[in-house]
Amino acid sequence: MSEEVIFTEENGIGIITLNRPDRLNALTYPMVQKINKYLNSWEISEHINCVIIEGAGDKSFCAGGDVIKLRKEVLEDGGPPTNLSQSFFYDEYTLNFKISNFKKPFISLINGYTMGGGVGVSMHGSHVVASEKTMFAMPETAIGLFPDVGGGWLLGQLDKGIGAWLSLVGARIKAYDLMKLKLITHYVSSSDIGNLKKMLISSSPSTNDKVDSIVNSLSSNPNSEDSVLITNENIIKDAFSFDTIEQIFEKCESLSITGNEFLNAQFEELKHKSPTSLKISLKQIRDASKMTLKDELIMEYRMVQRCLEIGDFFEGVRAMLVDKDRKPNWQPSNIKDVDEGRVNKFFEVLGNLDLVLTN
Ligand code: QUE
Repeated sequence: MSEEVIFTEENGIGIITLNRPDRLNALTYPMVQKINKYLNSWEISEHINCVIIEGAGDKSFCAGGDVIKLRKEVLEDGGPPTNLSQSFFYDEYTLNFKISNFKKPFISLINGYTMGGGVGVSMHGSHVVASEKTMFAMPETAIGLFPDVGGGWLLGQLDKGIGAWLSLVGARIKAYDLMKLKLITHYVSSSDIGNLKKMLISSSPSTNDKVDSIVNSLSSNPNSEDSVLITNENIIKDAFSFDTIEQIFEKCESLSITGNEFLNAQFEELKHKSPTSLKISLKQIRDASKMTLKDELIMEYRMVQRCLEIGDFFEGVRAMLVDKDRKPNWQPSNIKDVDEGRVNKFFEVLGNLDLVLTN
């Protein structure tokens, strides 16, 4: 069997290649553990100047965590919780934090789908290089989760309306909008990504400035035709800047009489998401705007454990990805039945099971 993730060292560069192209390079627990191990060793190695992460194949950088496999193994093991349900997210969020703090340049070549867990292993790096193939989304509310892997923190730093829209709808955006939102640092056309990798390997840069000058030599401007925000930024802000889901629903409802097709489509999407996920995700990103990434990840870990134990996660994965009936039986099924007491449970401390992040 071919390796799920390949580690190579070339001229002082550590290269991580996510290698499950038939699964859109979705992350498994062994992949997360191996990447953690290599990063720990590369960070202190005298032979490594910087790290590159990329995805195999021409479609996807990484579509997320392999939640199908995770659900199957946790259920077979009689949980949740199980050792896997606790350690998968523990080690994944530890990895996300490690990337944000990495002491050497960390260059993410996100030349394809970059969603969910894929965002967490790329966008916290020092250099995030997108192409015209890049498609970003945090789609977790569709499967009874919330934008995790520190993605909730990234979205929490954006304009309130744009952040809530990306987080709740799980909207997909491309390089032009990602650049405008400062979620990527560079744009390089996919036909030049191979050259970029070669140039990085031949010059083996050890500082962020040296990486910048190499990437800048190949960078260009993303195509504005792929922008959703140019046309729709104002209506998104109008509808999504609130702090409660009820207000967002009411605003979408009242604006729907204006016949804005884009907003109506966003509202239709929202109605299919887990009501619990919508409410916890909105609280999460509003709180995240005032938090450090570290504290936000600790909060996410509390949230994700509750999503497995009392939330809609396994039902969402079943309906959207396993059985694909796309008819999840959300509990509760209406936003008005998700009360504050239920929401607050997702934010309760876990005591000695809490995530601990160092430095
Ligand atoms: C929401 C998600 C994910 C998703 C679909 C959603 C997600 C994820 C995958 C996925 C994609 C391809 C695979 C796979 C999983 O889909 O996180 O195993 O082969 O990883 O609507 O959050």
